[in-house]
Amino acid sequence: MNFSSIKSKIDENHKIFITSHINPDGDSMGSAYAMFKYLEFLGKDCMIINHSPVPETYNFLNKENIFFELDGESAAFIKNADLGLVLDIGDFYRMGDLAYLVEENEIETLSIDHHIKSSNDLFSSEYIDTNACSVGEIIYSFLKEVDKTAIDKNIMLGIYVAVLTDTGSFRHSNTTDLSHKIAVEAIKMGLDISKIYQDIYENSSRSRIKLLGKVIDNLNFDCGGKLAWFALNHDMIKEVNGTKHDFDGFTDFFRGIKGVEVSVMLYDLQGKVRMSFRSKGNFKVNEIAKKMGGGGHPFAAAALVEGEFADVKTTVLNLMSTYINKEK
Ligand SMILES: [Mn+2]
Repeated sequence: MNFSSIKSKIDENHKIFITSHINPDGDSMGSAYAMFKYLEFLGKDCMIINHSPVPETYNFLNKENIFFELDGESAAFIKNADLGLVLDIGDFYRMGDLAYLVEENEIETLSIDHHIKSSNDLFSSEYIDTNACSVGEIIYSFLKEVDKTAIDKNIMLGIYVAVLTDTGSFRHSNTTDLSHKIAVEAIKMGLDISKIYQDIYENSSRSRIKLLGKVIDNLNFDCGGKLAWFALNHDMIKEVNGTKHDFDGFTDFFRGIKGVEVSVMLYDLQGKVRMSFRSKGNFKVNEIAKKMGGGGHPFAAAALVEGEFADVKTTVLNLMSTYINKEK
């Protein structure tokens, strides 16, 4: 697919749903918001439907209640849809329960993404740009090419939120000159970027900070300080009255320690272990994530592994240490 074939696909269809991955992040939320506003501008019958609810942080994008979870009404919409636009998803089943509904009813899907393709490549068609910092950036380039004048303040808000969050506030190595051009245009259009930042990043719950304290108390270092890792479990979250979103960003945070090249989170899900990896840029952590059955970007990757926590922990930390010690 190229931008003009995406445009034709949208023009040819009327009833369109937009979705993104389980536990949506800023790119999922922002790019879905921008795409919804564009489809609305085109006069399409459209709905954003996600497996997961809107994270509290992103409620400011849902003032008009345009984000829906899967229920009777939204499921009926999907069953009758002409097309589904699937954003920020490298693996078909990351749509969660929507995946089965789409599969069963053979709904046409178009994936727009910046992840490296997984083996579950079940989308009808796709546009993938792994050089884009975010799907929001792809949507920006798409609109600039096919429908420049449609970009209004709302669409720009969605795009800016996607770019801001997926680049870690323009800090990560995926930040491009285009990411900054988008920021320039957002400011020129009059978006209150300081307010957007506060909404997203200066709204930490107390439980999150308490949990961070616990994790800091139990932070581990290996490989001469190059590897920082921490373990989390349900009890720790319960003790601070927190939610599973309270530790979003912790792995990024610990990568910021002097001397640390790679940070790893291991979350004990009783029989499964969720892990996330962050690298400063000298180690490709997606190599290790792949070995654990996951994937991601070279410097930001994740995996979900079945097994007892102690065993999985030993395996992944050994793999990571061997990799780090071998490279340097
Ligand atoms: Mn993304």
